[in-house]
Amino acid sequence: MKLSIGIVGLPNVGKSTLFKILTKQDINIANYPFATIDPNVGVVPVPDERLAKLAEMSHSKKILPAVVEFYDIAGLVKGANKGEGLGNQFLANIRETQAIVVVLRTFENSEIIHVENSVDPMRDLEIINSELALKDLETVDKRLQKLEGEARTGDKKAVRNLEILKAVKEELNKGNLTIKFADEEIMKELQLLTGKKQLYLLNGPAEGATKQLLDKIKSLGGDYLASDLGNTNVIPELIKEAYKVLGLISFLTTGEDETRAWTIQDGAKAPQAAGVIHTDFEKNFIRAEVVNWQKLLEAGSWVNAKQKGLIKLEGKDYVIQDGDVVVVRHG
Ligand SMILES: Nc1nc2c(ncn2[C@@H]2O[C@H](COP(=O)(O)OP(=O)(O)O)[C@@H](O)[C@H]2O)c(=O)[nH]1
Ligand SMILES: [Mg+2]
Repeated sequence: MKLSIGIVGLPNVGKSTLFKILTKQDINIANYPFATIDPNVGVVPVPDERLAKLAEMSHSKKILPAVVEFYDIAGLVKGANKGEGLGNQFLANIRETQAIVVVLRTFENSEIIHVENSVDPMRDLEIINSELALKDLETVDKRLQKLEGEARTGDKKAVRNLEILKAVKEELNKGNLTIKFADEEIMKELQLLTGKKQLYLLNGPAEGATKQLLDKIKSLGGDYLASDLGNTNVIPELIKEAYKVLGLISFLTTGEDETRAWTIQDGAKAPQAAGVIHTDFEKNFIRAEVVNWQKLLEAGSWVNAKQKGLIKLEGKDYVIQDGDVVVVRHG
């Protein structure tokens, strides 16, 4: 699964600074053939302390962490939905990502101008979300027009979609996000900007993260991190948070060739997980041998773990757990 996260915010809030910190880590991109090659896209390894331990046990030649692609998206300004600034390109770029990190500036510095002339993260948050909502309203309205015609013919699916989109429009008009509709088929198709999970990065000193601001973020269903990009190493926490916000977990594979982490949606079953390793594995899935990484380490080797009965044979209904070490049996 390719996981991509867009970095979003007004100009001069620290987006590129964050991007540079994230992409400073060394990673051999050749190991990730799906990765996008673009200077504004950074492939960032997911920190995982389990990998080195398993690699030592297996005498692996290499370690391949799971990766997340971060997009450094050009600054959004008021009016982006009408094409202001790099408006249209901006909005097209976020559409392709699965989640967004919203960078809000809380640091003061008279030498670094703020497009709105003052530091006010609450106002900035409102600008960003209203630009996203306005663009989405356009998308939703276009679709509603079509659906109204289809629903008049009595088409059941159209009737249901019409109902959903009317509810979505109501939320947008209230200035709310539309994340709660994420499971609806029509939403997957429309890929609304307000339907993406949000992680807020409050960039600046801790005092900038006021209770009012944090309450607002929580009310939107977002998560947040307060961090001074000038001072702290924000990467591990940011990626872990992003994982959590997106409902992702990793499972592991280990052997002499490599020890590797793979990303799946929490709740994914064994065949889906197998499909992340190789698409054919999902179709031809027979069963999976599974053991928790810590139990495997304690046993000292796969063979020992097997002798101790720690390795379970799981079928197609098994829900993969974070930290499972997996061997897929396929036809
Ligand atoms: N004091 C301070 N300056 C920062 C911080 N983060 C970024 N900057 C500076 O703010 C300016 C704009 O940052 P940049 O990352 O290019 O902003 P972008 O337009 O959002 O990509 C640069 O001069 C950064 O060095 C921070 O946390 N504190
Ligand atoms: Mg920038």
